[in-house]
Amino acid sequence: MTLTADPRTQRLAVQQLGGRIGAVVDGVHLGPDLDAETLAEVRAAILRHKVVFFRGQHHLDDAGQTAFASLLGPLTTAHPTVNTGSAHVLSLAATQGMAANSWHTDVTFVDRIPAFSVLRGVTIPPYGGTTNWANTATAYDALPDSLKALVDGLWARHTNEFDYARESESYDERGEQDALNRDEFRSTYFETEHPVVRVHPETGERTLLLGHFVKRFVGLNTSESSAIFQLLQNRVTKLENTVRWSWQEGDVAVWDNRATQHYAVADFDTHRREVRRVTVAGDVPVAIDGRTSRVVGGSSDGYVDIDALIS
Ligand SMILES: O=C(O)CCC(=O)C(=O)O
Ligand SMILES: [Fe+2]
Repeated sequence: MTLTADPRTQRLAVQQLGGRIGAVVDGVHLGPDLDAETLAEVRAAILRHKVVFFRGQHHLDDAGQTAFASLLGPLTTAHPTVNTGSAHVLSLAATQGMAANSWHTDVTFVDRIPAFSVLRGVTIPPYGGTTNWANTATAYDALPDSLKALVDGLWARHTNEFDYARESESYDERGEQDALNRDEFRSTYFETEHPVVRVHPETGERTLLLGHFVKRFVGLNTSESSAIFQLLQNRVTKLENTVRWSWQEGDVAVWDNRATQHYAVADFDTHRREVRRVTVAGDVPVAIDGRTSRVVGGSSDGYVDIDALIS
């Protein structure tokens, strides 16, 4: 357990939750007016622990959440294809089933994958509806040399045409009340070729860039791709490599989307659950050999303001 406190700032305390991922950050009142020192500590905690949780942020509304997120960097629009009625906020509301109950990294079908996601618990069911995160840097690190050799030069195609039924127990499990409308989600086709091993732009760590938007690996057929995908995903999602969060209203989770995957568990029956997400723009992934991801279809120009990223 790591405990750090800084009396000069908001007395921020970071309590580590597991050996490889996750921490609770206490003593911070999230909002637009975080002092620079606290903000730097929050950012460092996210980079180190990959996902951090803030409890009791009941004062936050959409505007406050958006303002806090923008302290971490320029924001994306709410989603590349889904019209949320809001510039930056994506509401994920469900009374049964969720598009997020399979392991993924957010929005990997574009080239400029979000750097951070900030998620606020708005309506939390009386049971179930936890979210799990996995550390993709430790997953890479723990690979034996033989598997590192396999993935170091491997590339994958990611698309928003992913098979929603793939991970379901049955297709019917997907009710009409999916958090996101499937047709709208796929309304513009996006496909991007990413390195499977990405060098993290801030920490220099090597991370595995996979998740449910992967269609196949470059140069491999679909059955070979599926076998290798399963092998690697099993490494990423090994329980020792994950943390599970039981939400309360007012909780905020912030994760480094360049070093994690996550999975929201659809086990809350017909209760209502709503979380709201704001994402911070990220840059184009870079492989070990310095090559960058390549767009195959779709443009993320409207999703990420490149000028804002550069300036
Ligand atoms: O519903 C959740 O807990 C997470 C949903 C999700 O995948 C996301 O916000 O990116
Ligand atoms: Fe997600």
